[in-house]
Amino acid sequence: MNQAALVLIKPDGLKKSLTGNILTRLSETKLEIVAAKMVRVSKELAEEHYKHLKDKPFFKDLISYIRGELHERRKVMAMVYWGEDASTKCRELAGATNPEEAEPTSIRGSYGRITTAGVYENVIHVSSNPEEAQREIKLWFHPEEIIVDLYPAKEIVAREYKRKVWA
Ligand code: IDP
Ligand code: MG
Repeated sequence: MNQAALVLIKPDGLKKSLTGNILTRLSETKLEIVAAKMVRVSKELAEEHYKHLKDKPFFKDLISYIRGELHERRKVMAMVYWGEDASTKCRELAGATNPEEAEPTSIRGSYGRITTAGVYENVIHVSSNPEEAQREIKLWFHPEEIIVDLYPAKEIVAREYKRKVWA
């Protein structure tokens, strides 16, 4: 069954110039990229994304990490992969959460590290299952930014709505 998965190239992945390598590795899945953008991650977005970990001792460092505060790179690359078993396939290539335990040839095994402060810098995020993917994709993307109709959406007429247009 076709599924979606949120993939983030985390700030350490960007700082280490791994974008090309990671995209090449993920292309082995034959999945389709249906959305992509660079995001400056707000504290609110980071905390909502990782809310299942909010009681962990590493939570504060994790929020700094995903916001790029540890890498002078205040951005992540966010993508939606779509196709058969998307989250399983992408997570297999990503490898285990702990980069020291990840398969050496996996993305995290190849490029991740644990800092002396104990942060798992594991270069990418991949949704763990289709339910998590739905929750996460709705946080990171608006419906119009995704080129397929993944989840039910509605049209609204927004008035008095401030946004930037080209000058
Ligand atoms: P996942 O990224 O493989 O889905 P989660 O348990 O959802 O793993 O954790 C989210 C992120 O939090 C991890 O990718 C990693 O950066 C960080 N993390 C998870 N567990 C630990 C830990 O025990 N120590 C330090 N950082 C951790
Ligand atoms: Mg997770």
